[in-house]
Amino acid sequence: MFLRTRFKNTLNLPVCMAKSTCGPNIRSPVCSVIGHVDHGKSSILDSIRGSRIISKEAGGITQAIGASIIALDIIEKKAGALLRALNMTFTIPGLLFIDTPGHAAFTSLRKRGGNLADIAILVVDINEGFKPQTIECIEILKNYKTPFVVAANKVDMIAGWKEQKGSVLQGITKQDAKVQTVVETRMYEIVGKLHEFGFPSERFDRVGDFTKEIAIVPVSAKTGEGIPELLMVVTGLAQRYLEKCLECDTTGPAKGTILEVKEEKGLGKTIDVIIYDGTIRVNDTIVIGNVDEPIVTKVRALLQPMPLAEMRDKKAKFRGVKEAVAATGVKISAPNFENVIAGMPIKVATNETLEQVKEDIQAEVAEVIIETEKEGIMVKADTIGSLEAIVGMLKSKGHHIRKATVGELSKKDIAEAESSLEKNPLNAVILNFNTTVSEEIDNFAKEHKIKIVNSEIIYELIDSFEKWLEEEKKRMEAKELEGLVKPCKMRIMPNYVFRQSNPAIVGVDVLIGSLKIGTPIMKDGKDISVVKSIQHEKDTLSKIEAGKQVAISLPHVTVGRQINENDTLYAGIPEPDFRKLKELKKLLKQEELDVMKEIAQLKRQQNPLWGV
Ligand SMILES: Nc1nc2c(ncn2[C@@H]2O[C@H](COP(=O)(O)OP(=O)(O)OP(=O)(O)O)[C@@H](O)[C@H]2O)c(=O)[nH]1
Ligand SMILES: [Mg+2]
Repeated sequence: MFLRTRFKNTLNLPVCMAKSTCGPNIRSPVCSVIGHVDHGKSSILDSIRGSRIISKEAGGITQAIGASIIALDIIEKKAGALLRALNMTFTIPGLLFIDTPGHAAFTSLRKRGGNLADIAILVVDINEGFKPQTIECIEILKNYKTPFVVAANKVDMIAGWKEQKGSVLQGITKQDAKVQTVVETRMYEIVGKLHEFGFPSERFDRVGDFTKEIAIVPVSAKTGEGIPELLMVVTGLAQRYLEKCLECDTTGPAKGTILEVKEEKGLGKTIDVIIYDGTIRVNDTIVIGNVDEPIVTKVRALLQPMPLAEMRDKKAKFRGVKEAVAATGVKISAPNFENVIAGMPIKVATNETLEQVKEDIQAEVAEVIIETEKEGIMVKADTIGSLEAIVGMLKSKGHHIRKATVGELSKKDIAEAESSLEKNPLNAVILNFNTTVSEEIDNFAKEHKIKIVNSEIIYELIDSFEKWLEEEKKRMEAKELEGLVKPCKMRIMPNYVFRQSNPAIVGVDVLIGSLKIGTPIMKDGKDISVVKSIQHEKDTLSKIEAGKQVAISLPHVTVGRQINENDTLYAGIPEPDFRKLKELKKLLKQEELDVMKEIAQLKRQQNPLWGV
């Protein structure tokens, strides 16, 4: 399991040495709080920050754009006793928490080769359990191999729950037996769900080895129960997954990821960025990844949210700062932001490094944006982060991608998909994530027989695509089957010879399979005729299924010579059709397969290798 491998790297590293090598340069690990809408992400963060006591602890909690930085001493105040029990030396300066409103922002939280978040808290409403965006988050965490903790939130909403002081575990034991059973049941439902995604998990106090199991912490953001325990588990994990943070040099040129592109009054387009490495200053030259050419511009202003107290006086939302040091969030105002896309990488460059930085950034973008593989499907997404997640998941499921890019679906995309239609119709599909498709484009796609799969949830997008793929395969196979001579066994009924010859017309009992006009007729291994017409009572039919008795006309045979009453006749399946039928055997009934065996046996009396 991934946790183990990552853990090993850090476990071998003496923590005290880490402190001495890194000194003040070590940055706070990034922890994103993710989960389904309304399950309580923001509330958990509020509870961790202790919004109500913010004034007393102002020094330890910094509000940054898109993030809150909580210093280690604040965490120690809240979860000190629990942390001491872990017996670890803490060297991280604190934790940078990112709240993600909606999953789209979460997919923007990427950086080269992984998730921007070093760790994550997956919030699940204990009363609602897993929801579409919970699954989405898990798929992304799995894909990026991001370690995470589950916060089973809203325990206070379990019917009969009574708020308790002290540890959440003692709190649970003080509840009525009924409530305790509900807590246990719900916890194990979460364990079961995580198991489906390949993650073993347990309630945090029962986790024997954090490298092997995901810890689940029951919490209530409302009452604060379980929040110190959640902080303890997260901080403990963060300290252990220190490796990435060790590599960073907070004095070097900044590296970051664009969280959101926002229009601000008086500032125009601005970008909210999480800086995970180095320092960014006003007037720095920045390079931002883009679909074609990187964007190069100069920082006009760096902005942070106004502290609460000042906001009341001035009404201004932001204040300018001279620099921002990793790990932090910051709003950047600069010219030339028209085409910036969320999730794109951003780097500070100097005159000397500019060309190199441009090259590096574009190489990073090219890893996600696939321009043309030889064959495959097409993918469009709203941000590079979601595109990366989708491409990653599709590839891990063995799908080929011809083109994957960001932006709205265009006629040009459809025309490109159309070129797949002839070669492989299963590639004539565009997966479109979270961008609107106009009616015109939709109609254009229909006219050109291009399937568009739309969804705002990544795993649903992939699921619907795979469903379409299955149905399309079945449809193509059924069509293929339609063109083949299918197995059929029939018997000429006694006393139903309507005409002797030219053509012979006889009554047959269709025992197994089906018969069509044009089906060759075989007797004792020899093709002797072809069905010219089928008559059932007074109707002329083109096709007949087993169980019916019909009159068929057969040219080139005479009753009494090549055929006789009570003869068993078969469909004369040509060899290539026979082989194709074997490939499509899942579409045939067992009795039809048995008839095929009988046909092959008869044919092989003359040619032992027939149909092999
Ligand atoms: N009783 C109770 N209510 C809670 C708890 N946590 C959150 N809520 C409520 O649930 C609602 C949603 O909480 P939020 O924190 O806004 O949820 P969120 O996950 O941030 O939602 P989005 O940002 O919209 O995705 C709010 O009305 C909260 O007051 C809890 O532990 N107990
Ligand atoms: Mg929220």
